[in-house]
Amino acid sequence: MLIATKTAHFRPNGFTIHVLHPIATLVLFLCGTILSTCPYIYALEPDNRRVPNIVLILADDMGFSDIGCYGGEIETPVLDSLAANGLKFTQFYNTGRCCPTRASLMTGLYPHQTGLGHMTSGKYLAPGYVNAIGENCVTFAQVLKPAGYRSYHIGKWHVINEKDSQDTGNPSFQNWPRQRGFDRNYTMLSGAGSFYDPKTMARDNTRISVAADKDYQPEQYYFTDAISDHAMTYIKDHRRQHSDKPFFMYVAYTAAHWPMHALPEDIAKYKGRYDAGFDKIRQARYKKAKQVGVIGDESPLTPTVGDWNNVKNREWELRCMEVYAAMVDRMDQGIGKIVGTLKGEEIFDDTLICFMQDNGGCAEGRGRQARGNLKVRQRKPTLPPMKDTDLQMEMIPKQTRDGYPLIMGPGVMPGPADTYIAYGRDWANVSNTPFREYKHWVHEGGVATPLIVSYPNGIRKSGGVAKDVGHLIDIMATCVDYAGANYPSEHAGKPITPMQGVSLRPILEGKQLKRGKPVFFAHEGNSAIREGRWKLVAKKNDVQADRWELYDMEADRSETTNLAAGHPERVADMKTRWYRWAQDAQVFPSVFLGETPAEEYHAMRTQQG
Ligand SMILES: [Ca+2]
Repeated sequence: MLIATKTAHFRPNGFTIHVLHPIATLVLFLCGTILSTCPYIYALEPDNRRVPNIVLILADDMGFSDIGCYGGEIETPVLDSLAANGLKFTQFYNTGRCCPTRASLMTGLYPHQTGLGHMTSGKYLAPGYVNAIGENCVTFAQVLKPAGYRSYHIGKWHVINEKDSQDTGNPSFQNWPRQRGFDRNYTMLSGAGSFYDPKTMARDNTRISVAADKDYQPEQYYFTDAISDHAMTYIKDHRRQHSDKPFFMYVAYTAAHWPMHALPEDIAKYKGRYDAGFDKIRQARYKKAKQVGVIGDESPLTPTVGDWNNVKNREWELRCMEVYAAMVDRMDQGIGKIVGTLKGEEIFDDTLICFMQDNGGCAEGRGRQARGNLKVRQRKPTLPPMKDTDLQMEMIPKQTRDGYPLIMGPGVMPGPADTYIAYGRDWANVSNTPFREYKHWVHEGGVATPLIVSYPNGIRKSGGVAKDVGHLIDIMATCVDYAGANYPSEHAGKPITPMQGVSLRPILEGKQLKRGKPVFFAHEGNSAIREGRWKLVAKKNDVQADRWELYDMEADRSETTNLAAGHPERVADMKTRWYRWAQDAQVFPSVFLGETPAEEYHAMRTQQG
């Protein structure tokens, strides 16, 4: 069994073993003979003979019901098909924000345990807030390498200090993808930028300007396409050069984070699709989300935030959402290219694909205020053009490469490269249907994400809906499980914090998941604990004022009726657990919640031991 198991770790299904020692061949033959006469052993460990390739796809700033198979009207046939032939999770969680989610996903830890408890800049000087992933955590690529995997990163990174992502002088490269175990990467080091000229781009350890990138010169550069194209190339190259090894690929799209940038042909598809306004679209989504089985009567539709009757510039608002939908649509087309490549290489059935989103729909108002008096594109460039070789280091460029000034504010129709606009709070509320709140908060609108899992040779019953509570931390545990890898207790001489999640493999195999502990949330002081059917949650100010909200998620997942007053003991118990976790997980000392956990927590902890 040992030899069979070990062989398996280097032999995904369909790959051939090129050289075998004669004795190993004999042992394998004998094992095979024994196993073939003993179906019980096969039944016990059916996957010992193969490990999957793993493709994680992360989308940016999207709500629970944006994609088609979660209730949205946005056309996402590829994701819908992955779900129809795989599994979709209805109660999966992220952390509510870009970089903490990425730090958590990539390491299997809670964000503060990695050092990236908030963002990639700031002067907090506490262990949970060092603005980058630290030395006491390891990434997927570092964990899977000893198990025989090659690893690739494509897209947004956002787990390094902003100074290191911006500084072209002499920055530290220690948290760039290559130094974090990835064999190849095409990466935007920081958090956001133009889709036509993204900032802080790097290929492997070299900074690049996409305009002067000899390795990739499409007719029209668009970041979403560049990500999809690089994923295809890496898969094909891997198959040509390393077909004896499995691979891990982390594809981090920036769709549909602001700015609302999309290609004209994709925007055209959505012209008129949102004319009914916020409330009608939310109602339609709510109905469809129920039909497709991702919510039920336990999730009432929360009140619509935006009032369509009071919208002054409807044409502009509609255009914002049309472009947003086009961005998601284009990402789905790109995922289609990746899936098509896996199928073309005949490895799709042995590839574990997970799709998820990093936080809920984003209510930030970026670019929704005018910058100067310009509202329309100028007839000709008014600024000196940039050189192709100039590195783009601006999140919000002042101009396009060919010299058009950037325009923002109400009435500026988003989509092209010289615009920079977010779709705003009221569409974010539509994205997060049926839930309330947004990115930044840890109510369901901020932290609930679709999780679609595809693995034709690993999912027992396809097309199902998994209602188990899950969190980003489980993805590492799942990958370690399937890869037969060991999560290290030490790396490069530093102790490594144990991974926090549980493998989701039992769910894929039609068995019961035993989690055994709650999942926790903390972002900018907004705090929550989900334990079975109960969720205790509070915004920052309410944590400080000790006004926590309690919800029964089996009766009220939309968090409409606060039951805290009727359950004082449950509230106290869950709060104690949250404070204990927060203390252990480096949430404290916190610039948001103070130097030490609240006094009452200390009192309760002393009482309870
Ligand atoms: Ca995000």
